[in-house]
Amino acid sequence: MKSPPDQPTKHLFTTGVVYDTFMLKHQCMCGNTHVHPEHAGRIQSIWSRLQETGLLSKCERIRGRKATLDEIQTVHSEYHTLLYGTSPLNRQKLDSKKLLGPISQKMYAMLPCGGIGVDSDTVWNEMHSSSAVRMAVGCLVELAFKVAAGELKNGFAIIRPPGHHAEESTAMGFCFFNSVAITTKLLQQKLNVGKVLIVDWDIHHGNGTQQAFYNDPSVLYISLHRYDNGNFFPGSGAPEEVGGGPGVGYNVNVAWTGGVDPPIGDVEYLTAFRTVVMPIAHEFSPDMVLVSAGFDAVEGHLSPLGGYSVTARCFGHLTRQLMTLAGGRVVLALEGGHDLTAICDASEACVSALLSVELQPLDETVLQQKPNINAVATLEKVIEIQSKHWSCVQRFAAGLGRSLREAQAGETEEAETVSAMALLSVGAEQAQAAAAREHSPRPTEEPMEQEPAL
Ligand code: X5A
Ligand code: ZN
Repeated sequence: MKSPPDQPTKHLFTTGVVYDTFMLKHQCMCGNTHVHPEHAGRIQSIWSRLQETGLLSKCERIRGRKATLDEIQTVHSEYHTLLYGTSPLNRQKLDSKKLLGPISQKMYAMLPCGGIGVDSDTVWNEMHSSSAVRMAVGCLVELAFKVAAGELKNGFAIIRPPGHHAEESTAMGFCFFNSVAITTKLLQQKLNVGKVLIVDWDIHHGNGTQQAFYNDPSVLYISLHRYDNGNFFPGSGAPEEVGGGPGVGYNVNVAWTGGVDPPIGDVEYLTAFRTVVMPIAHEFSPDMVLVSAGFDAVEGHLSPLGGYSVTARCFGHLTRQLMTLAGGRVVLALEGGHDLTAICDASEACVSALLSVELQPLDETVLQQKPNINAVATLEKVIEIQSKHWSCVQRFAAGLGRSLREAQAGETEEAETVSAMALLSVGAEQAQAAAAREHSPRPTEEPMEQEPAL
């Protein structure tokens, strides 16, 4: 029998991936991609990698769209939204209708390369950039809404330009519209999602995202970034920045300080997740998790756009940890990272994790290594500051210097103690129950419910 032509698209309950070629057209008018590391080849390469590895065929491809100007204004000012969300072609009608100033007279800089932009990172193409920046936002909104609505298990958004540096009225650091922040606002406003956790593991602090939710206790922002006492771009993200007003405690900055000697890598990121990120995230108990998934902390990125040596596979393991939150409703959105091998490897690892494909195990040397001295100092400081707001982190202060193997052994010991004590009390309960049975008939037992495997 023929299926009706207007049958709704069936959604497989799997990992969603979103990508659109509109985002490729955001390119400097100088045409030289070598001087601009945030180029179209980044997302083209990731898309190809997911195809070549067969991972894409296990996912569901989601159709993107351009975000509306109203959607963008959940985070950005009207002026900023019109400045970057319109092209000369569709601007005239808006200008006259809204009686704005002459927004076509933008305060762009002429760049040494011959193009225009806010700065030589944050380039602008008058004809094509507005479509691209709106598509990046709309792609993430579409994907995240399907995950929040339960149509998809989780998702990965292959989008550019990135967004986490974009503030209410400021474009900077390759970013114009803050896709993750806008998506968060829309999830709350349109789908009544309550609590959102944003984890930002791009090597740069997400100043725009922090700003958007600084006073908001319904959005927990946790960023891990190279800070070096404010000497690394964008300079914000101090551990003392914990949120304001009702949002105090809902901003967590794991602000690595101490440079790159010794280097920051897998051990340090895994230790931060063990002692700060995951305990706080579980206590917060989000309804949805969005990840500002920049991959510029992956080995292969040199200062000033990197300097760390986290492995691509480590990001797969971090993703798998986040999937234990919010009923698994986790959506990753690409932010920074320009080394094509690194960002493709990391994307592959993260999508594999989202699909629950078996991951490449972490090296035993990583599991046996202790975090470096600067990282321990960073985490000590974070715990000291955040323990006022999250009591769960206090218990990790003493064992920060442990390797993951040592920590695991310690936890097993703890768990054994707990279960031994539980057994003792079960013994007491059983004795009581046996005594009670002498006087009343045995009730029928309910079948025990099975916890879903991670
Ligand atoms: C998204 C991202 C980096 C900006 C570096 C500015 N931006 N020098 O990684
Ligand atoms: Zn970055």
